[in-house]
Amino acid sequence: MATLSGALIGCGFFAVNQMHGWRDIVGASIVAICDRDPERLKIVGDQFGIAKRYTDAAEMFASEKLDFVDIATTVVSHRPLVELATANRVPAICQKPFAPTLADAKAMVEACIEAGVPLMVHENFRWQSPIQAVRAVLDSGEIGTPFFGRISFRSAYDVFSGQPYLATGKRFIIEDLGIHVLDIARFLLGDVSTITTRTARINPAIAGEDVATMLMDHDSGATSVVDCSYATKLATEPFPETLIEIDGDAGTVRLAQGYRLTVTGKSGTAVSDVSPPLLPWASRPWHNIQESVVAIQKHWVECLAKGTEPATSGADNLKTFALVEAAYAGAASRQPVQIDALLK
Ligand code: NAD
Ligand code: 89V
Repeated sequence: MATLSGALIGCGFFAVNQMHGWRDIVGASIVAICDRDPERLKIVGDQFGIAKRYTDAAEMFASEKLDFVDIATTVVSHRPLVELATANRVPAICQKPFAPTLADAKAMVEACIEAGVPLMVHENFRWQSPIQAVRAVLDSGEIGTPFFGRISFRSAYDVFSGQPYLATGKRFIIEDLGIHVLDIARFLLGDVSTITTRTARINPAIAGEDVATMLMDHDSGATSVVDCSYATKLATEPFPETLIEIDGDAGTVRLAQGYRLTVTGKSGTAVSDVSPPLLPWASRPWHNIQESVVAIQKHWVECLAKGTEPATSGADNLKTFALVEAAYAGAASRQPVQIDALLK
């Protein structure tokens, strides 16, 4: 397979994981990096030995011959950077949250479809190996047809020290973390027709909500509860584990803290350890997320090689992003929100 030449835009906190990930992947390599902050450009350029460095993305597109671009900046720059990639006919990966608004996200998807440029959202949580293990149980038919799910992320981990911008936005947990958990709910139980949401802010030092509870109707007929909190002190801090309970008409699956998977179904009960591997460059407790970065990047390279649509394409991610918008609207109105109307 020929090696694809990629560039990374945004050399901040999370991009370091993406750079490590690209080094692990056969078939792609990062040939240029861009950050408007020269200090971050130097730190990441030196760490990963990248000589071609730009402070302006337009200049980079004009100077480099790229097979793809990996956009790892924060949300306000996503639309202009995806549009820049599209104008240069360069396939793009865009970090989550995809866009500041659903209207922006729709415009980005439209622009890429019109230009025939592949677009994937870096929605990596569904690529975590414990989540893939739950999906495999559902696919095996062991628990029958799911009728109930609870997808839960509750923690008191200090996310603000690594990502200080999370403390200042009017929107916090649904937009930043809930977006992953809502995507997992879609991945496991299918698309959603209605969402009902309640939120709270427990930590007085931040601007947005740090607790969200969402009740969803899935098109399959299943009901799910997605609950997220950064205000939950537990005996053993579970960050960044997503815990899962799914009940089917022939059994149940539970992903419990410590990556313990219990399946009770047609063949009895089986308990297994689905801990993610600790990659050589990874560090606990982030190794779960770090491994999923490599998995989603591999998927992107395979999709580009085969000409297939990524599982978390821009078009797919609109359905997750619509849940975020609907959750905020429903939390404000205290009414259920229909998803179809938002996606028209
Ligand atoms: P950060 O602020 O640490 O880094 C962003 C970098 O982008 C900064 O260095 C900034 O100078 C640069 N930048 C911003 N606009 C730019 C532009 N127009 N051109 C060039 N450079 C630009 O942020 P972060 O914590 O690394 O988060 C980045 C994104 O990754 C966010 O969207 C965040 O939600 C997401 N994120 C995802 C995960 C995940 O698991 N998928 C985890 C953490 C963060
Ligand atoms: O994945 C993320 O987007 C991160 C974190 C897991 C800390 O919420 O912001």
